[in-house]
Amino acid sequence: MRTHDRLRIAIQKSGRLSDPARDLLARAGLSFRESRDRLFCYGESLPIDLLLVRDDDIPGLIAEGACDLGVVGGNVLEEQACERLADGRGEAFRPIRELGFGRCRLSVAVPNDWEWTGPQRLAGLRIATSYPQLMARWLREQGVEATPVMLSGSVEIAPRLGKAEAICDIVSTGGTLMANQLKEVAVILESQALLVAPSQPFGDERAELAAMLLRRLDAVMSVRA
Ligand code: PRT
Ligand code: ZN
Repeated sequence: MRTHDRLRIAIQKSGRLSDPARDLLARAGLSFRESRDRLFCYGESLPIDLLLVRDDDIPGLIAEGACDLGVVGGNVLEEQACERLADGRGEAFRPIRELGFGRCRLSVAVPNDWEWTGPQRLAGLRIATSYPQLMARWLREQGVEATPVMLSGSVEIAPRLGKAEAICDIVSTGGTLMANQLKEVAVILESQALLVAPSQPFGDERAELAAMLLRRLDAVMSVRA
């Protein structure tokens, strides 16, 4: 059983959000002693520890109570929130701060040589994605029926491999789409890194620790803005 007089924050172990998340926490005055396996970092300056995990695991860890706060992209958070809704599981986590890094968008892209006449152009076609929930929600809103093709990586090569006609994937600079002769035709979601908390408030010392952390983060981010 965990003691609840320390706060545990989950961040991405290695990837696009790791360094900016660690940098932000350091600027807020947090320092850590790394453990040998590098999954857990003990907070030295404050009773706030880090758990280093895959970004996709962060919302679930918060939902289970295995960690108290997390830093994760809005794309991952929204996809998992929609999945919980679709499964009839309750709301378990919520974003409490936009952190201003990791900006990207979830977009639909089609081959360069297509004439884009609007979302109806996708009717009856296969669309490759790693975000089936967000894509299905957007297609429903557009009144378009299409077939999702779930891929966990390398989505942008699906049209060339004949696995799908279009894709729905994360775009940042647009360089990857261009390299694969694809063009962005619709933005489904604008995303950035978010600080995430459980839907239910902490009923113990963690509430004070989280409030202090937020005050510090707000101060750091207002200087940066
Ligand atoms: O191992 P783990 O599961 O933790 O990492 P991961 O590989 O799932 O995640 P990672 O590190 O690639 O991304 C973490 C988060 O960064 C994402 O969930 C987004 O919130 C955010 N982010 C910001 C991005 C990008 N920019 C981005 N450009 N995530 C992915 N990309 C990829 C995209 O999938 C595509 O393949 O980069 C390519 C497109 O980039 P451009 O610049 O060519 O358009
Ligand atoms: Zn991931």
